[in-house]
This record gives sequence, structure tokens and C-alpha cells, in this order.
Amino acid sequence: MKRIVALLATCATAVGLTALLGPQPAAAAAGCKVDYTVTSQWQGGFQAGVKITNLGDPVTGWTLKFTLPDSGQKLVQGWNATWSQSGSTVSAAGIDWNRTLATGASTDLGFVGSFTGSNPKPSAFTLNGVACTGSVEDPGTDPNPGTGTPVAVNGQLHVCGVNLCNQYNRPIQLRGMSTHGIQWFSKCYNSASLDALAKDWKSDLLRIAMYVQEDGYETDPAGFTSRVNSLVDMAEARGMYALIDFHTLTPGDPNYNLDRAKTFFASVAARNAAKKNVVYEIANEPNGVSWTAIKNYAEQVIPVIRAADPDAVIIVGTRGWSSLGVSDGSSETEVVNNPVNATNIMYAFHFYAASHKDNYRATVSRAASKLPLFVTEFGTVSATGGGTMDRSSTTAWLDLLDQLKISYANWTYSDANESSAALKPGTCDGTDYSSSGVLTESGALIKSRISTADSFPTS
Ligand code: IDC
Repeated sequence: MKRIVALLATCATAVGLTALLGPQPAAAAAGCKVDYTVTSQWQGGFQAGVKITNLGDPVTGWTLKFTLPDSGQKLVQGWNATWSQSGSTVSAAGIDWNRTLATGASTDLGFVGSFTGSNPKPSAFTLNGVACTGSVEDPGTDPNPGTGTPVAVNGQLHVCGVNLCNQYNRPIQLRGMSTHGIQWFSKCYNSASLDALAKDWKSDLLRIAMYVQEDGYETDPAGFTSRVNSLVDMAEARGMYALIDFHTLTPGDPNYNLDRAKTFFASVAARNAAKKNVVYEIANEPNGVSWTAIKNYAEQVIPVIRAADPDAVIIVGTRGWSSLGVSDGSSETEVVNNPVNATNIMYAFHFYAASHKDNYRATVSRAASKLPLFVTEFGTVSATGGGTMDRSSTTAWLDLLDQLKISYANWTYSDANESSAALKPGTCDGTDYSSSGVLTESGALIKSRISTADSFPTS
């Protein structure tokens, strides 16, 4: 379906200038490649992804420029860079977390544009003034995530009974990774790292942890909304599901963020309604708050999502840091006896293997026959996110989740300097996300579990 006209570009250095001026200090090698892809198009508008690959020496600080075709195209809004338009020239300048591009490193930008008449591709891509020519996709084609990917096989998900079910109405288990806070670790989520996650890890899903506090969403709602949308697209392009995690943590009462949640989910649900790969997680870890208050929050946020995206699965956090109440001395019965008044929803359960053991596993075993559960976050370590990995408890947990077909996402696909991270510190400054040398002890264990064959039912 997808017709790619590949025009790989390398860029020449300024030979003529050297001849004029005599010997110069060794010039930095320059070179760049741009992949421009129209990811969707509608009447008068389109969305495009722009992947920049630096083929020259490392750069710190860059500006991409390109020329819009002479057909009334205009930049409406862009993300992952500072965007502007002057005449027909569009500029996108790197921002704090992607301004450094190592040799071979890529970064993904995107923008929404408007057009009248036809919608030909932009031209004359340059990076820091050096010409790049990209591999260009014909506009208007459908982004085909490819056959055999988790999304291609399973399609739109829904809840059936206590299970997560695929388009054939058959229970499935999704196994994947959570980002770290995207306000801190954006540099870890790029083309190379997500390629590795989809292809080497065979991850079925990417959980996008958008903190609300701690320098997160509340500081820049539009910016974080764009960044989440861009990660949804990057997951979709690789056939992975995307869990949009409204990562509330402190304060623990989700009602503190009720207005923000309504604004955020109205926007992402409208924008992503047509996609099959989106699942909404409305409150990461309620804590210090009753189940009644959480339920009340859920019953206000869920209708906002449903109004825009009626068929998506929605996951509700539970009391005591999404422990089904256990960490607060309660149990799953408070949910069983007083469920959220909505359909097509699941309940979140979180655990950290070194801290949460037999009594938590017993809770999940009991609850799994009564409530649709999704382990949207777990760690192999202690609840601090650090400490020693507990291999035997992690294995017991994952065996249980496999047996019950409960989907999960591991905290974290990042190079954070803490033992829960799957990648060694410094990994995200480089370009290698595939070799075993970049994995921590936790990363190696989790990759070995996630990368086994899925065998999703197809009839
Ligand atoms: C932790 C991070 C850590 C960060 C801290 C504060 O690993 O780097 O400093 O948050 O925001 C959770 C939370 C999750 C925590 C994680 C580990 O959902 O945000 O991440 N954890 O403490 N619940 C239980 C454990």
C-alpha cells in the first residue's frame, strides 16, 4: 500500500569555499537524511512526520528548514521542535531534549498543515544549512503498520467478560514496556529506540507515562499533549498499542487533577478516536484517597473520553497506588461491590516484585475472575524503583499474569540511573538500543519474557 520514493541524501561539504580561502581548520563533517511521511490527510489538512537523521559529526543545536510547495500549504502546529514559518520556508529548531544529535542519531518531529488544492511534498530540506533529501511518501496514503504486528493482528480491542479481547472477540495478553516520565526521558523515545522495542523486544505496547505534576503536564498542557500524540503515532507506525497514562502520583487524590484530566482526555480522545491502537489510563496511582472518590473521578472522566472516542478501552487506577486497595489495608471487594458505572473498562493493578509478594499475588488470583485487570505498571525491584532486582518474585508474578492472560507494562524502558530501568545509564545518548550490552539486569530479564512469541488468536 505504502509507496515510498526513496531519495537518500548525503550532503556535500563546502569544497568551493576551501579553494577560495585556502586551507581551513578541519571542517566538521556534515550530512543528513530526512524521512517525510504523511501520516494522515483530510479535507484541507494533513499531518506529517519528519524524521531527521544526522549523518555527519555530532551536532548540538540544529535547525531544519524546508520549503512548502506553492499550493497554499501552511504550517498549523508542530511538535518536538520550535516551529515557525516565514513565506514558504518552515523552520524547526531542536529543543532541550533533542538538540544534541550524535552521528547516526535520529529524532522524530511532526506537524499539522493546511492546504488548498493538491498536497505535494515539501522540498529543499536542510539541516543547519546543509542540504538533505529525504525518502518521501506519497501524500494521502494510509500508514499501514504492516501485517503481523500486534495491532495488525488484534485490531480494535475491547473488554469481554474479565478479559481484554481482540477483533475476533478472543482473550489476549499484551506484554510491553512503560516509558519513564516523558518530561525527563524524552530523548529515550526516538525512531531507533522504538524500532528496537517493536522489533527486538517484540513489545506489544508502549505505555506513555505523562506525569501531571513534577514538571509534567500542568506546566505545559499543549506541549505535553503534542508529545503524547506524537508517541501514539510512533507506536502506531510500528504496530504497537499505546497506553496513554495520565500519570498522577502526588497528590494522590485524582480529583485534584479532574479539570486537567477532562481537558487532556477531551483533546487526545478527539485526536486519536479513529486509531485502533489507543488505550486510555485515566489515573496512574491514586493514594491516600477512598475508592468512592476514585470512582467518582472515573465517572466524570470516562464520559469525556467516550464522547470523542466511544469504543476505546479505558483503565481505571485503584486505591493504594493501584493495588486494588491492598496497600491501604483494604481489598478488591470494595471494587467488586461498587464497580465503576461504565462499560468497556478495566482496573489497574501495579506491583513491585521485591516489595509486593504472596498476599498481592493472592489478591490478583482472586480478583481476576471478577474484574478485568491490566497491570499497567510493575517493577522487578522495590517500590522505590531501585534496590536489588527480585528475580524469583518477578518470575512468579509473570508466570501468574501469563496464566491469567493479564496484560502488563514494565517500568521502565529508559536509561534512568535506577535498577528498575531496562537500559544502562547513558544508553539514550547513543544510537544502539538493540545489543545485549545496553540492557540492565532487569532489562535482560524482562526482554527475555516479552520477546517470546505471542500467538494471538485470529479466529
Ligand atoms: C519513580 C521513578 C523515579 C522518580 C519517582 C518520582 O522511578 O525516577 O523520581 O517516580 O516521580 C510508582 C510510580 C512511578 C514511580 C515508581 C518507582 O507510578 O511514578 O517512578 N513507582 O518508585 N508506583 C510504584 C513505584
